[in-house]
Amino acid sequence: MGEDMKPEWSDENNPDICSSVVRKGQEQISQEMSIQKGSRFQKRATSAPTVDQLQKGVLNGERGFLARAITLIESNAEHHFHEAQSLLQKLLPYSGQSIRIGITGVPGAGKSTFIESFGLYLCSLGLKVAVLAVDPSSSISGGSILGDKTRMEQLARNPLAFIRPSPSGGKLGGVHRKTREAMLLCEAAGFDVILVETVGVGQSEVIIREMVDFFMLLVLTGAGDELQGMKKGIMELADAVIVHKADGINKVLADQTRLEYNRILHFLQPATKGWETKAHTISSLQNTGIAEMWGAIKKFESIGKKSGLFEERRKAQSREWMRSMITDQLLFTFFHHPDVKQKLPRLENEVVSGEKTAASAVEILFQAFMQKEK
Ligand SMILES: Nc1nc2c(ncn2[C@@H]2O[C@H](COP(=O)(O)OP(=O)(O)OP(=O)(O)O)[C@@H](O)[C@H]2O)c(=O)[nH]1
Ligand SMILES: [Mg+2]
Repeated sequence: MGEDMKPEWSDENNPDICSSVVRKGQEQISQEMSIQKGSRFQKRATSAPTVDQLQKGVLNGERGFLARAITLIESNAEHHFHEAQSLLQKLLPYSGQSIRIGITGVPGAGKSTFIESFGLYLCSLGLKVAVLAVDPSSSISGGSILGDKTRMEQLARNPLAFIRPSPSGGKLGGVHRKTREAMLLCEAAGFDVILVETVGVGQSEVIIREMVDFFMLLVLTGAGDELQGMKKGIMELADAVIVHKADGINKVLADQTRLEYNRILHFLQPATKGWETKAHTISSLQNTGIAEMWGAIKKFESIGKKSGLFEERRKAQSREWMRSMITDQLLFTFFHHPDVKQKLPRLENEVVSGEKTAASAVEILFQAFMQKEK
């Protein structure tokens, strides 16, 4: 029997005696792990790395290990959750050194193209850039942002860059926790700049705002109507508004739009104390405004670090992170409680048909939940 046909539980001394084989044609995960010698049952090279191996690999900045560590964090299996937390605990002291930048905008605003140009510019300065994507729809559809890697083709090939598409949600905390933790891993792996992309559809902007230092909103020209309709709330989250695709026949209009935004921003609450949110024009295709944007972000960082507000925000974010995990954990525990699971469908029907009020149904569920918890 060929080596590649052996299942991982096969007997080292008697490789042909086993009741099952691995199908051919399956993708082999990289063979970087060493095989434990001396054991009767040989572990195959495809086995998952240990927490210690991951820790070392991530701290060495090895991208293969970083990718595997993020996979561990994204896993929805309960035993992975504990391993992932133990890994994070070990890596936490090495995190926090990067600047975290969130990027949002409507579909097609050019976020991925901007990240490609901006990321390549940062790499050209010798900075290590990690790109994470948060797809608000993924927790529903289970999918992830498609095509991002193809939009970021050059960046994906750059040895200083690391691109990770969006995780999907799941029971032990959703996309929020996973992205935040992936960010910490990237920092431990020595990345200087973390770029987090999300499509601007409602909640996702607020989630990203809670995990980044600097938040950018990409908008398009000729968006007079959109400007009026745009929720004031989203503009108030932004540290910079980018009027994107400011090139060709769009350039003049882009400058007008920038002025319009600046007029509006003037009346809004700034997202960050001590920082005036301004509109900028950028063309990612022509690479104009990219270096200036990085200049503005560096200025933002230095002002914030001097005043202490930079650190203050990060502390508040850590607190918020913990709170959101408590919420996740509570929801999970509640909905997986056997009595709750059993009673919920019938009670829901009774509420829908008007036999019970929602409040009384909730009370019954909580009584069942608390009884067992005691
Ligand atoms: N003229 C011009 N077109 C651009 C620019 N940046 C992006 N585009 C075009 O805009 C389209 C959308 O770009 P993406 O980068 O995929 O936009 P996105 O915001 O990431 O889109 P989603 O991920 O679907 O939300 C593409 O056809 C790009 O070529 C720019 O600076 N100038
Ligand atoms: Mg995109």
